[in-house]
Amino acid sequence: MITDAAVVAAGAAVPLAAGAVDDGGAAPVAGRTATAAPVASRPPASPLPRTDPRPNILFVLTDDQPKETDWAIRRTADWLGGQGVTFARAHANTPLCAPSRASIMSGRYAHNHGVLDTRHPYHLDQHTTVQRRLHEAGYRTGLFGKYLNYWHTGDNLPHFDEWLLQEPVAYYDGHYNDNGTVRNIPGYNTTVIRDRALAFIDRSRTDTRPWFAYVATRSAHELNIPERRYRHTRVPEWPGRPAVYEGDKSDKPPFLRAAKHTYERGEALRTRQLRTLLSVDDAMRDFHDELRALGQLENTLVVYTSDHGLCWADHGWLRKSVPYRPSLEVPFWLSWPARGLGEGTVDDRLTGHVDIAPTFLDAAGLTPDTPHDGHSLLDPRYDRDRLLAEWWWNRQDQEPIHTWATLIGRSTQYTEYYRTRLDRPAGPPHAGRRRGPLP
Ligand SMILES: [Ca+2]
Repeated sequence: MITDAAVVAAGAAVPLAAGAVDDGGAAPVAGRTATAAPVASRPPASPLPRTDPRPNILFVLTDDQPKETDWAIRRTADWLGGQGVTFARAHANTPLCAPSRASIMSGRYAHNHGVLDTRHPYHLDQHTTVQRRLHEAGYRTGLFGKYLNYWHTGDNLPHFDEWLLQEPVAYYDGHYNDNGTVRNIPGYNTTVIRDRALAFIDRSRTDTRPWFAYVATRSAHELNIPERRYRHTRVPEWPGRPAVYEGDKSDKPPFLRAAKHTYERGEALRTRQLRTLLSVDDAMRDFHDELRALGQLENTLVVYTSDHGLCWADHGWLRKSVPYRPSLEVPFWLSWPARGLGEGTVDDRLTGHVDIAPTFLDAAGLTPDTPHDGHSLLDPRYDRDRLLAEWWWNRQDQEPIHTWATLIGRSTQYTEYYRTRLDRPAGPPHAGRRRGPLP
């Protein structure tokens, strides 16, 4: 962890001291019971022998899950932290849903892939996605859950063999594109997509192709409606981080000086998030058990992360979209025992979501055929000394949030704010463009 980062900021940003959360798991978890086996019609036959040595890839992406949430995903942390690598300095490159997800799929910064806000999912060139490359290379590909904000529900997903796409994303009784048929499916989002992902994985009993499963939950995005049995689960108390109690914000930009959210609001948001994440942990347990039953735990690359973090009233801010650590940092685990990445180690390299697609292609033995801004995490020789993150003030925000770019270093962070907005016709050269380098 970065514990003493100094922030050198042209536009005023300060380091956010890490607050310790006493999440030792001592608090009781009411109603945490095992669920019924989700794959009821599983054939009894043993899996066919695999001749393709390439690993399966299970990618689990939560929504708006910041760090300091391990209490809710204890079994996930035990599995992937104990039998994998904890990336302690993992970041979103743009702390906003759609740009971050486009960076994950393309391995590119937002100023290169062109999805700068949540309203333009079709700016992403589908040819640049990791699913396109894996699919063409013979992987069986599936997506279950959230794709990109404002993707038309009736539009099928390119480069996936099957999908259960939900848009807009709701917790209960959602509206889905189910392999080309738009329909409502009753039940809790995390459970519905878990079951479909399990069925997809289970088909590897008879289909010997390696598979790529992209599982994207609604949790832990607001409104954070927990599964019914977790509605009243007690969560550990939270003391709040120092930034929550910041009294003098005269060094902050105007939009942050105007932010007035209190500890109580932050603590309540945290409680809601932890409760919905309990269902994600249940799903992860089932993924683990399914992989074990299939004999695929060893040669499946599992990555778990969130599209970005979230502020819990840090500096009075109750959202993402700012260049502060709770907004930028994400939980990130990678496990691949067959590659020797199953030892419970910690990797302190500065990493970003632009590294995910290069990592998946590297694992599959594929050379990228479109440009990447990130690098494979499987290559221990690669180590950056700074990482770019960026964000654009867009039409969703009527009140100004400054556009910004930040360089995250090992112990320092440099942030610049710009008074530009995406949809304004005039502005600095980079404002509103789909492509092009930052100034
Ligand atoms: Ca998000």
